[in-house]
Amino acid sequence: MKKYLITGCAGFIGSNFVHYMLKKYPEILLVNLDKLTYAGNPQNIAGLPQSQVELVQGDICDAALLERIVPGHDSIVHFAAESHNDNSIANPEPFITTNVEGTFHLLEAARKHDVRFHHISTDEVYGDLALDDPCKFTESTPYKPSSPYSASKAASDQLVRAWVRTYGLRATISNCSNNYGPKQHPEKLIPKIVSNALAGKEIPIYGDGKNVRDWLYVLDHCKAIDLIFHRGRSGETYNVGGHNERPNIFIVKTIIEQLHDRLKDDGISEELIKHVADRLGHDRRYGIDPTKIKNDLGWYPETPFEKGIVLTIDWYLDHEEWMEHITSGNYQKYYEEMYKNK
Ligand code: NAD
Ligand code: TDX
Repeated sequence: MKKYLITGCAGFIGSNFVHYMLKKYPEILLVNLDKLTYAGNPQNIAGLPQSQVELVQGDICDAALLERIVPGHDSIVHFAAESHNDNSIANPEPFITTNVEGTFHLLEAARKHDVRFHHISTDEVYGDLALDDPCKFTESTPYKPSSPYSASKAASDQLVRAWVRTYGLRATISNCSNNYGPKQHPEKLIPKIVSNALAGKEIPIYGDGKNVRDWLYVLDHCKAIDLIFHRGRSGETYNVGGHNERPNIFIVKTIIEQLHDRLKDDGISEELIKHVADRLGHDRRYGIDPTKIKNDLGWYPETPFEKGIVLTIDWYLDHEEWMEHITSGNYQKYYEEMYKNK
């Protein structure tokens, strides 16, 4: 039976990936490693079969812990990161520690024990595009990160490449665009819009709201990762994107309209939108060219935005308790208790 170490399994994409893998490969064994920072929520991975899944609460910067748990794995799939740009602007240090040093420690453990490594990265390493730029990001676009978050991810990508070239580590990298879907922390745009609209709170839009992101439904990202680490060529990078570039203001208006139509609540209207000061160094536009992963591995984004956004809104409406715990401020205590009971 194949045994995988999944880092960052209690976060948004990691937890969706764990559920996806257990469904697709019923025989698989997973060791889920997560520090359970404010962004890691054990509710996201509750109820998994204990015969197949082991949960380890720990830090990827803890080399001694990695030395204990890495041997015997076939692969490491590395999601763990500090992931929010606004936090990186306010306090960059944890981003350097987790994203750069943590990746270094994992690479060292993978090298020592000859474990296949897949590194989850972001399109933000390429910097940004102008709104009217005819080009998109390809795998050969030079790195030009803007924020402390994207710089830390760029640094971690370069470490992976160096470990491949110098030590012959078997590793791949995927650089993906903005994900959306169930279980995303409401610090991020889409769940924040839903959460604030439901609470009748203002929805802050940075600057003019014309910044563009290339939105991909999270399960399509999980499928891409599965393909890359099973069939991708070692040493290669694959760009993953949704062919779905949308201005932020379009996203906000779409969600408000959907919630208003569904809940028949006149309090949910565009009057909630509030343009606020722009994010420092705010990237104008991201756009991915996913031709390589399509040609080499046959991947394409299967979920049209119109379907994905309905699935996403439905999930948040069905999981108000989840949202309540995340936004209440004392969820840390709640999930520490929940973790203890496992
Ligand atoms: P997230 O913030 O929801 O989850 C991150 C997880 O990592 C949390 O469970 C957290 O507890 C854990 N973690 C943080 N520091 C840790 C440490 N030192 N040791 C162990 N665990 C730690 O993030 P996400 O949105 O699910 O992103 C996952 C990965 O995908 C990240 O590497 C991110 O850079 C990348 N990515 C995200 C997106 C997106 O749109 N969310 C897009 C492209 C790439
Ligand atoms: O309150 C907000 N108002 C607003 O206008 C928030 C939280 C965001 N925004 C804007 C900023 C961005 O232009 O919405 C856009 C999306 O913002 P985020 O959800 O914070 O995502 P972004 O900064 O684009 O980064 C995301 O995609 C790439 C993830 O957080 C990263 O982890 C991933 O690498």
